Amino acid sequence: MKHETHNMTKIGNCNTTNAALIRWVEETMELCQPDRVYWCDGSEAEKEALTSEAVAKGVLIRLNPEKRPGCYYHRSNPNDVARVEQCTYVCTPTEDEAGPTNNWAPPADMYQKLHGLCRGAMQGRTMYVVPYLMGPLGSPLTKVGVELTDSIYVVLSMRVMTRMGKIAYEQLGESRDFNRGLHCMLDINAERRYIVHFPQDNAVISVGSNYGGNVLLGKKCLSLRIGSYLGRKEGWMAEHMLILGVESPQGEKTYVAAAFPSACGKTNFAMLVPPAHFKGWKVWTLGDDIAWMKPGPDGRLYAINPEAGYFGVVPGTNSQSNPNAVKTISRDAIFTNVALTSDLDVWWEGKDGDVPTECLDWRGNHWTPGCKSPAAHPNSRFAVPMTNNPVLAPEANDPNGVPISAIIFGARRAHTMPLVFEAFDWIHGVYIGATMGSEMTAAAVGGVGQIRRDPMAMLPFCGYNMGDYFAHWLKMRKLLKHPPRIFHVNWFRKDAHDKFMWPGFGENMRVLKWIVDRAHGRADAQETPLGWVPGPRTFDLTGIKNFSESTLEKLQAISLEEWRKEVMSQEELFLKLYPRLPKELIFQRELLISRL
Ligand code: OXD
Ligand code: MN
Repeated sequence: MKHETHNMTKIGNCNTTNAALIRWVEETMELCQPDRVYWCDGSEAEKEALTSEAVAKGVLIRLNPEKRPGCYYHRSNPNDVARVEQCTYVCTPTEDEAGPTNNWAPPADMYQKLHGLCRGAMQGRTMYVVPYLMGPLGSPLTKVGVELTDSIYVVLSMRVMTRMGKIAYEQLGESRDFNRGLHCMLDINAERRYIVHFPQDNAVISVGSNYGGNVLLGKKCLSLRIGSYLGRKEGWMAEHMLILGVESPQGEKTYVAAAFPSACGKTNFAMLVPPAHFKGWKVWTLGDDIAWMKPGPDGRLYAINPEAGYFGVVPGTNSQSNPNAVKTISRDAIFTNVALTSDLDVWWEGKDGDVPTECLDWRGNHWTPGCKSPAAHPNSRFAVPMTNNPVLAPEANDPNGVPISAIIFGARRAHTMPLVFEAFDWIHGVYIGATMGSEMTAAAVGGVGQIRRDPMAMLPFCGYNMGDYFAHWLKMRKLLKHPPRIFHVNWFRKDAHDKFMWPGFGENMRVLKWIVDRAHGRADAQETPLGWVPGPRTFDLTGIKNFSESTLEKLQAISLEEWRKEVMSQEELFLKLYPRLPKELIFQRELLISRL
């Protein structure tokens, strides 16, 4: 169906008869006044045409087709390279619903302000209508979103990160129930940058940015902030978690979900290659960033990955840290803010092979190895379809999802936190997740290296009051007959010489194996004040290089002095959330203090 109103030129077919959608698109056209509207269908032909247009406009550079087939390069505005938490709002009807960890403004005032900024903002531009699914077609957990954007980079990235195009109309039908996301780049001015959520309206408005985490509205905005709000209302969970499947040599598959803060290795863990000693073991990726989880009819917790692609941090990716990611991004990837070499390939700090003698850095400036600043921005990213992943789990498209046997919380901590321990039970596990602290990374603007409380790695992503979020976690236990066991890991503990003690990456399989065995009730453990830890010789170290039992002891050591400080420093979060903090968590903290 061709759709024409208000003398504006439209191209592409709108492919939908959904009246609510058509009306909303028309209203937004009236507000933003684009010269043209383009309805995306998600086809290959469309991808070719839009990619050529993006190249012609200089938004993308085509990379060397011999070295990086199907890959493109993008540079963002240097003022726009990461998520901006200070510009991110959750505008629920009352401030209390958003809670003290979110920025809030009255929804009516915020709509007025944003509509003011968007008025006429697409003059001279095309407005793209991007329908998409978060989740596999036909899953009861899947949600439909539509993003209206004036960024061709966003359209091409959404095509990678979601199931985009006509397929979304199949799930939507004539329903009015879809996420309305509006994205206007404006002039990419940090002064006019707002990422605003209206969970009660299932709506998001993002202006003034073109950085993925702020503008690929299916990801952090719908899948986490709005998703967590809907999950609480509808009895499911939206979590900042990777999902993986561990397959034993006998073919037993165990599914694990793990929450680590941004840029703390979720993608690497999700694609882990077991060391040679683990002959016959295999790790499969379901997802690398987001899990939507719901109790199944058998009383287990079932998870889907709502995304269809990976938006991963590039620096440090190499054949030792993540050989599967190296293969995954060898084709069909959009690279943002890495360095560009003279033969039109990409380079980043920590890449395999030689450092180029010169290249263009992420800003487009001439760079040589003597330069002080890195060639690739520390938060440079790839966007790549999950189907490129050689260890993509076939279950990634299963509408029923996979049953989760273990949940892992992980943090980046130079001190205090042992390599691994297991919660005594679900409530204790919720307390461990709720009090997670981690060193900040380049994924968000500001404070890199500082420790902050990041409950369940959801601090920047929880779409409602964090105290209510903890209560929701506690309530979920009542809906589960067979709850997953809960663990905490820390790959980043350092010794007195400031060196990481644990080799990490593939060797994390050793920790994962213990977790899997515990989940099946077959591995030995010892009780400590923090929880269960691997019993003597339970932890399999065969074949590990340059690592001794005594280092393992140091990694697992519990320093009473450090833990007293740790428990004291939890006070700040607890006081902040106190009015809505479940009393169970206060009790858990008291229990820990008495055990210590
Ligand atoms: C991400 C993030 O991009 O957490 O996944 O910032
Ligand atoms: Mn993330």
